[in-house]
Amino acid sequence: GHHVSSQRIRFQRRIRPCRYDIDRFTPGFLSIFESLVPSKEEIAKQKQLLTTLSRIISMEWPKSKLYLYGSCANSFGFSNSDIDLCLSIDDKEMSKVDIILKLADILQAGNLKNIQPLTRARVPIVKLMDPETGLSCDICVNNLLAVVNTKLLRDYAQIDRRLRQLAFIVKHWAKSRRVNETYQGTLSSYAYVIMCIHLLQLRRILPCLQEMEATYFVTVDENICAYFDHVEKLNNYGAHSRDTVSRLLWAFFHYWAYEHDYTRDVISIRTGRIISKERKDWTRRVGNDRHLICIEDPFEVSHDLGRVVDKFTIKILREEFERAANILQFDPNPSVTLFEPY
Ligand code: 3AT
Ligand code: MG
Repeated sequence: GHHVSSQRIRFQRRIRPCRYDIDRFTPGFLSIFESLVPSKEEIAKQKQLLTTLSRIISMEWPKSKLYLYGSCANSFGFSNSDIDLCLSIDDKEMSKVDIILKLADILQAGNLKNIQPLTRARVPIVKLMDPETGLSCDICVNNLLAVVNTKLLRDYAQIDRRLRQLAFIVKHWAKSRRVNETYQGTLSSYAYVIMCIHLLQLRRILPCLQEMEATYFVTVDENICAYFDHVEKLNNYGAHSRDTVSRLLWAFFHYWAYEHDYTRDVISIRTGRIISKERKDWTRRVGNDRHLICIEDPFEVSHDLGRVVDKFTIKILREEFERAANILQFDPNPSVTLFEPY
């Protein structure tokens, strides 16, 4: 595991200018980005799997609908990542677990392989493998907020290509450094993408879609989800900024290493601003929510995406942010050193 030093990390905002030659590294970072993007064939296979499964499931549940969500649909997925599907079904008689068990039977009869219902997980799912495409996937039930937040991320990605470039590299860094493991107390991929969106909002490269006139509305379990989704009208929004992906990476790590105030601040892409922990009443530990790094979910606003982080992993995370910031500032070969395996 990571070494945790006993020295306390105290907040000291340190603002320093970015190294003058940062743009030398842009081609290197862009080629890493290109190497992680899934191919058209892979995307087509995912769509094919969605069609196959929808057909099988709708024979039993004609009013149900199957959605792709998570990285295979939010445009922040690497090639060969797992496929997340969500079955939306309105059946008052059956519990989620009953639905999962019945779904497993339906899929068995439909010739899918390696079917495993996991009914005791926090989010019950069925795992399966499709022999035709060779793809594996997880299906959950009625997790519609995830379907909606998937659309929000995908819509942001269409506004400015630099968001995808930045988030792919941040995710790749987080996976290489083993700080993308929620069950170990570090952050989810979803949280990292939100952190990237927030940085680009602060730099006026992305707008705040939830503060604009809503063109898309849904209500999911009491949460109102509304935002401007005609993003094709916004693809000049960030044109004033000539920031390259390397400069944005520098800014991302510099922000989380030296500028973010961990004792007071909450980042919020819902408002496009930094808001205070005080205002959210996130100033102390409540149950398992420690609020040591605060990232507001855009729709489930009482949900802190940093809740998984504890007093040990916050140190690891901050040390990794500092390491990355220092590499981007001083290292002769940052597009290699940044991803050295932990
Ligand atoms: P990987 O490429 O698999 O690492 P991913 O985009 O699939 O990344 P996750 O596995 O973290 O991301 O999560 C899958 C989706 O589940 C993404 C998001 O729509 C939803 N999700 C994940 N974590 C949360 C959360 N804490 N709150 C709400 N939705 C979440
Ligand atoms: Mg995933």
